[in-house]
Amino acid sequence: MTLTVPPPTALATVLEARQDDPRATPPLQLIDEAGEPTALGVQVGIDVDLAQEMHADMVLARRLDSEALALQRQGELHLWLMSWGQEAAQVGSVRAVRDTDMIFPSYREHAVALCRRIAPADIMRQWRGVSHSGWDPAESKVHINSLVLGTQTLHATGYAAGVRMDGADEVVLTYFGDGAASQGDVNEALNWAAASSLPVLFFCQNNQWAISTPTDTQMRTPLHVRAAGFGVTGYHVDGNDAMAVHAVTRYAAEQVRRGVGPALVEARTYRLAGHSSSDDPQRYRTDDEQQQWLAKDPVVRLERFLRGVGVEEAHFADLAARADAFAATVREQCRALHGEDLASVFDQTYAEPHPVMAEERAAFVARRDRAVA
Ligand SMILES: Cc1ncc(C[n+]2csc(CCOP(=O)(O)OP(=O)(O)O)c2C)c(N)n1
Repeated sequence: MTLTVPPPTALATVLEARQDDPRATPPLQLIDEAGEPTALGVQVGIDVDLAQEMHADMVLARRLDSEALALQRQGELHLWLMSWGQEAAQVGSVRAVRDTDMIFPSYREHAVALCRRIAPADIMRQWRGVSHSGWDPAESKVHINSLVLGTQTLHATGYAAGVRMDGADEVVLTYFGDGAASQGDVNEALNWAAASSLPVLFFCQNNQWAISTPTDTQMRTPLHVRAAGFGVTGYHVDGNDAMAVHAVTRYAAEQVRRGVGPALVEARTYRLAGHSSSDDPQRYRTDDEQQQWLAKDPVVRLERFLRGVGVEEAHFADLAARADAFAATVREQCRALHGEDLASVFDQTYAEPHPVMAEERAAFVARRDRAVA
């Protein structure tokens, strides 16, 4: 089901015109806060089937967040970093690249992980403290979380240099926050990727806060404008509009894949929850601000759109039932997670078996078994 037939170049024309404007541009929107298609949305067309699929992903991601936070409060997880409010930015972007494109996340991209079919158990493992990280990056093509701000952008750029050497048709997508954008690593990565024209798509979720530091106290030039200074194409999108995020990211990814060099997408969004389960955002921001952003809730917006184009109640009832079943799975998988064999660290050090690792693993196991005996 397609609302209108998209003229092939409508979005490209708008995006290209924005590239010629060095000033800050308003974030691109296809669906407004009331769930109505914008003029551009009508012009480029909105794929209702895709909207429905992304809405379902976002509902499940939000449910993972609320269950995981509850599990943390019950002592089942040590820490949880919420993605509440950022579901559109994450789902819209990950669905805009190919499943074979490598992703280097920060630490809040649970919706991205779910879309790449990483099990809730594997997403929670690290936060339960039973493992260093939870999934096999070779399988999901999602690298492990980076808790040291911004390092993942350099890992992505190095990986992209490898992609180039292999002559592979891959885009490397890396996520980072507005706070991380102030780190040297991110600036080095942008410069290196641009100078070497590497296939990296930098995706910044500007959620307005770096813990208690607001974006406007740590930058004078918006990131999508700053990108040009590195020789990187910058895009600005409403990060709470899943369809706009998808369209802009897909366009940017296509350009990167064509070999024109790296791109940066700044998605304007908001972290509706605290920074983590240890944070109390009421200490540094106002209820008013929270209310203003609640009115832009990405999940509510997409539901309004879907209802507006005639998606029926039965669909939403089915989705609610699916989310309840998913929540039960999340709780069950979390409680079933126990400490892992620490020797597994030696299996993950190199891509292929390595004699030094084999030797160190054997020594570790022998020492551990002696201690246990
Ligand atoms: C190099 C480094 N410095 C400081 C920190 C502490 N720290 C953890 S999260 C955070 C804020 C990050 O904000 P942002 O990049 O906007 O991402 P968000 O958490 O909002 O998703 C800080 C300062 C860290 N993890 N790594």
